[in-house]
Amino acid sequence: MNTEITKLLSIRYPLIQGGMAWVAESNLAAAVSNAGGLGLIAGGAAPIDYLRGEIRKCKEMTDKPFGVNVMLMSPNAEELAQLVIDEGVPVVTTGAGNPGKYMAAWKEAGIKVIPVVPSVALAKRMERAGADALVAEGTESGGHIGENTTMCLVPQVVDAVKIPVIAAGGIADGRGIAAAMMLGAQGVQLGTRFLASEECRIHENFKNLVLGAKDTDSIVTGRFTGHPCRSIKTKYAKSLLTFEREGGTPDEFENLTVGSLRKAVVDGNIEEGSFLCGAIAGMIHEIKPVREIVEEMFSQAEALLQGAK
Ligand code: TUI
Repeated sequence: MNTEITKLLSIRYPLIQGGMAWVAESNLAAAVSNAGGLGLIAGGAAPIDYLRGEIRKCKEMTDKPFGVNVMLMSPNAEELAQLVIDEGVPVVTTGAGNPGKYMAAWKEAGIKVIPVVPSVALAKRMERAGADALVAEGTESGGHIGENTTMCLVPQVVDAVKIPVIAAGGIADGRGIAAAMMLGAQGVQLGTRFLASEECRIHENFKNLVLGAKDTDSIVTGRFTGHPCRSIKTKYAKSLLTFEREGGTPDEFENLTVGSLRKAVVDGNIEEGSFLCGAIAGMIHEIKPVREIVEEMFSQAEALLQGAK
C-alpha cells in the first residue's frame, strides 16, 4: 500500500506505532520497523541516558527507519529534542503540546517532524510551523486525549491542511485502517493493538487487562486538570473519577497519580497503576507477534479497499 506516508518515511506500510510512555522501547519499536511500519521509542519522562541507550539498541536491532516520540509536557523534552539530533534519529513525533520552538533545529537536521494533534486549529498551526505530516488523534486513543472522535476529526483535518494526515484512535484491525483511508488519511497510528504483541515488554497483568477488556471497560479521568487521560476501567481508575467528582483539587489529583504509569507497565500493580489504553481494547483477544499483526491487518485493509474501488 503506497501512500504519501510510505514515501515520506521510506517504509512499506503506512503505519506508525504510538509513542506510548513507558511502553514504547527499543524491542517493540524495532519489531514494528522490521515488520514494515515505523516503530517509535517514547521519551515519556525517562532519563536521557536511558533513552540514548534505547535509541542505540534500536539501531542495532533494525536497519529500517524508526522514530522517537517527544512528550512536550515532560521535564526532559528539551534534552530529548537535542538527543534526537545528536543520534541522527530520522523521524520525530510530538505529543501533549506545541513543538514550535524545536521545529527549526529539527528541520535543519533533516528530521521528519510529525506532531500529534487533537484539533483542526492545532493542525493548521503545526502545518504553518513546518510539520511534514500530522497525526490526527481521536478521543478513542489511550492516554492524554482531546475531545473529538477519530471519525469527525480526521476528515476535518484532511480538509484543513495540505500535508499528509495519519489517523489515530480506535484503529486495531484492517477494517479500521480501510475506514481511516476512506476518511482521507494517508496512514494510521496504532498503540493499543501493539500492547497485545509478543514483543511488547509490559507486565503480564497489563496484557491480561487488555485481552479481558470489553467495549465498556475504558474510562477518562482528569478532565478537570486539563489533561484528560483514557485508561482501562480498574477500581483505581474509578476511584480517581470519584475523587474528582467529590471535589478533590487538580494538585491533589496529580499527587495521587504520580508514578502510576510505571506501576502499571513495570510492576503490573492493579491497585495503584494507570493502565493507559484505547477504547478499542474490547476488540483485541490475542497476543501475536508484531509481524503477524501488521501483515494480517494490511491484507484485510487492502482487500476492503480493493472492493471499494
Ligand atoms: O500525548 C499524547 N498522549 C499521551 S502523553 C501521555 S503521558 C501524560 N502523563 C500525564 C499527563 C498527561 C500525559 C500519555 N498519553 N497524545 C498526543 C496528544 N497531544 N493528545 C493531545 C495532544 C495535544 C494537546 C495540546 C497536542 C497539542 C496541544 O497543544 C496545546 C498547545 O500548547 O497549544
